[in-house]
Amino acid sequence: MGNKKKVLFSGIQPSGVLHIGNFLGAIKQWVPMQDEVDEAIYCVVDLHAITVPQDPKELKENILKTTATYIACGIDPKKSSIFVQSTRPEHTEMTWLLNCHASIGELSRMTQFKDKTVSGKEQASTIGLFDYPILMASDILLYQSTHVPVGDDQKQHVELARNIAQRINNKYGEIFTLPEPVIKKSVARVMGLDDPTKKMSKSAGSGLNYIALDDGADDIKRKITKAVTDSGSEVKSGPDKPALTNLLNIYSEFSGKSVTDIEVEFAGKGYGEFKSSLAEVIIESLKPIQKKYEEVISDKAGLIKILNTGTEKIAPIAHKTLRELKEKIGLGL
Ligand code: ATP
Ligand code: LTN
Repeated sequence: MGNKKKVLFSGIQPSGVLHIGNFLGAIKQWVPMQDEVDEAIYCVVDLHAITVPQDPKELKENILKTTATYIACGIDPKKSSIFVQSTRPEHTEMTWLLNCHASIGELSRMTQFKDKTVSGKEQASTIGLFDYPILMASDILLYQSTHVPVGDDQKQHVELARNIAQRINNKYGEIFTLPEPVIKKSVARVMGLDDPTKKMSKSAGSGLNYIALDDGADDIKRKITKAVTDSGSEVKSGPDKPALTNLLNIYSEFSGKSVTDIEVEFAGKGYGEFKSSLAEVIIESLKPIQKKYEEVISDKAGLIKILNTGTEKIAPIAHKTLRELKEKIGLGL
């Protein structure tokens, strides 16, 4: 990326409990990157959350809970800016400007919209859900972001943001920096524990699908014990072993050991022993995060102060980009 200023931007929806898929696929990558970029911005994307129905009281609570989770997982407010999307009006204003430079055809190709709408009921879903990727493009482009660390499911959205940025630059002159998704292959798609063919998801039907970041030891042991395995008894990864590959990747990420070393460690030992060790590794890794979370969430005033400081820091960047684009388009007086 040459000598260009490195700006990291990412976000998570405050729409309920976060799971180890969100952690391994996204938040865990964010932590070391704070020290590698010139500017790191983490957003709680509440406007994205309302593209599907939300309970107002729960949504408000979840905004602070998501903020506390960021900090508990290692986002340091001294190094990074954390803010709530809806507190900056530039995001919705930019969405309109980008809407007018994006086609219905390209948005119709976004797979998340297809996944989140019930087949045959597309007409009943909100325009917000359809427009979701444009709001995300606004988030990214307002801050001239270069690095966008996300799970695999969001890659298509980052590419759309890049295409729109390029289109606008071609039409009006250089305004936007082109963003790149940052995706760690082994955990780009942490799969469901009860169904290793689908991604781990908080909207999955069964609680056995995921391990939440706030799950206690007993729940973690129960879910790992019940996790689906492949036929055979060897602890080995491979294309014909989707369940074991997923569990080994999770083990590797939490323990810091390579998949090969873990395979050697459990050679000839069977699934039972592997699973109880995996449960222990997850329990021990989540303990410090859970402890820190309790500390942080109990200080609501402290959290609000962190969010206000974050907003103040990033607001001028968003304001400048938006003003420049409006000027180039020929809006206003
Ligand atoms: P869900 O499907 O669980 O409701 P989501 O992807 O719709 O989650 P977020 O909670 O906002 O929405 O996701 C936050 C981040 O976590 C994104 O970067 C997303 O790509 C990543 N992520 C979500 N699920 C997984 C997964 N199973 N594996 C890897 N990364 C994931
Ligand atoms: N759509 C993303 C959340 C998100 C995001 C962003 C991620 C909204 N705006 C900007 C990276 C950059 C999701 O994870 N579901």
